[in-house]
Amino acid sequence: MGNPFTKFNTIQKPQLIMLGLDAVGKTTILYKLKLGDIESIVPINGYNFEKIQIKQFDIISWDIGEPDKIRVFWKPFFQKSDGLIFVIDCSDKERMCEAKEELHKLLLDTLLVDLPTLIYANKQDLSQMSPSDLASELNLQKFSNNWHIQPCCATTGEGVENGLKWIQEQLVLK
Ligand SMILES: Nc1nc2c(ncn2[C@@H]2O[C@H](COP(=O)(O)OP(=O)(O)OP(=O)(O)O)[C@@H](O)[C@H]2O)c(=O)[nH]1
Ligand SMILES: [Mg+2]
Repeated sequence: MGNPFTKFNTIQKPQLIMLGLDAVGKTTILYKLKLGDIESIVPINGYNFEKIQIKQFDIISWDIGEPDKIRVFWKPFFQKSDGLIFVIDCSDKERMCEAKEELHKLLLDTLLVDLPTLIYANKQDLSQMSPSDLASELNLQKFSNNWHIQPCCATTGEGVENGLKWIQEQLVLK
């Protein structure tokens, strides 16, 4: 019983972690979600990440570059995260397989397995891809994680807000 909003309200500032290969559109999405400056920090060993406050969320965004070296730095952020955002460049067919492999690793990570996972299917203006086509391409049907694909175009902003809205709804329902 009880008010479904209670738990959400008790999470002071839900933290979302945003990941994706380089140049998929992470920064552009963040700028569309928030008009204003993004606090860029260089925290450890020169790896860049971006931290931004949007509405009631803290979003931490990171490139998946040199994954094995950098992965160890993600863990503390994973532990504190309430949701995962993964960005795909739908127009980059050559790197789709690499993106798929990285996403699978995240979906299997014990720290992330229970988190709502929003997948932005970005750059729809360059290559239209339906959620079902992308789900097949990424072989997502085999994962029981709570994942959701949101098509978007970060440069125009189309679909971007809807993605954040979905993750917000999942946190309320949790
Ligand atoms: N056509 C098109 N271009 C986009 C879209 N989203 C981002 N871009 C472009 O893709 C390039 C990379 O976008 P970023 O937002 O810098 O991507 P990123 O993932 O933050 O990249 P890095 O931080 O450099 O790894 C930029 O030139 C953007 O303008 C989109 O939806 N459509
Ligand atoms: Mg960026």
